[in-house]
Amino acid sequence: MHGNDDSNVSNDVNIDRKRCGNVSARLQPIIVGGDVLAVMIRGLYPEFACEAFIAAFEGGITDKFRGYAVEPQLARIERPLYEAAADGGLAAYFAEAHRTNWAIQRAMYPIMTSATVIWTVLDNAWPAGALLLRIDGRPCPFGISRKVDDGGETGIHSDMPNWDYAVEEFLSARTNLSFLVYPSQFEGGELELWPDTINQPAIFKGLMDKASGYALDRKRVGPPAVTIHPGKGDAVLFDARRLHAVREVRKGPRYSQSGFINVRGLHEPLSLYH
Ligand SMILES: O=C(O)CCC(=O)C(=O)O
Ligand SMILES: [Fe+2]
Repeated sequence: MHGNDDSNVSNDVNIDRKRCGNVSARLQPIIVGGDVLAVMIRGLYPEFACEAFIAAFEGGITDKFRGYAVEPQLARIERPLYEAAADGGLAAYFAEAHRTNWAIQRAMYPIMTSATVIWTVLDNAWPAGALLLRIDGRPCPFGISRKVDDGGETGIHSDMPNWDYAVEEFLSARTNLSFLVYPSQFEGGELELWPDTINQPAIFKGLMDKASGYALDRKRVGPPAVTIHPGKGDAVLFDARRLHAVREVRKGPRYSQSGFINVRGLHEPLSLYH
């Protein structure tokens, strides 16, 4: 992987415009496609913030924990847009999801959640700025919080919002980036990336591991091009339309906060959602 280590990015919580501009320049190759598969910003989220996030996640808001429909051992707070779109839960999604993010943020004050840090970095960095994705005037929540215990994994998949929710915002988008921040040190749980995008749902279905319900059959895909083992506080951004997976967590918990970035073009604002 090119540019997988940014030693210029320190643990300083102050946002430095020069460093953010660097993030913008580094994101562009991922967006236009090619052999750069990810941008990694080491230590973006400082140690004390990682601890505060985990304490907030574990304290008092755990009634909102639920497993993913397709991966029950993967616990998360709130649910992604594609899941709500699939089961008629969009009204609740728009009405409720922000509340949970604020509950985590309130529990962490005055420390920012990592989603807020990324949002700020992107707004500072990107020429046209970054703002929450709005669908019919309704702002999406940004920053889903997850925890994977030992033995948990995520199969090979891609995140194709245009397949899950056919609104103009997704149908006309240039790409869909994923952002992740990892607030804990864990063993196993590597993020695997492939350069391939499968643009046809029928072809994707044909390569699926029938037992899984969402993931591709590893034997039919071949080895990943890049395997990333994120450290505590590292941020990773990649094109989520390309195939990716998470290896089994050997020693967790593997916490993460993640979201998506709808990219309309290099000169358009970035739209954040989860
Ligand atoms: O947890 C990770 O490292 C990646 C999870 C994932 O597939 C995603 O955020 O799209
Ligand atoms: Fe994904």
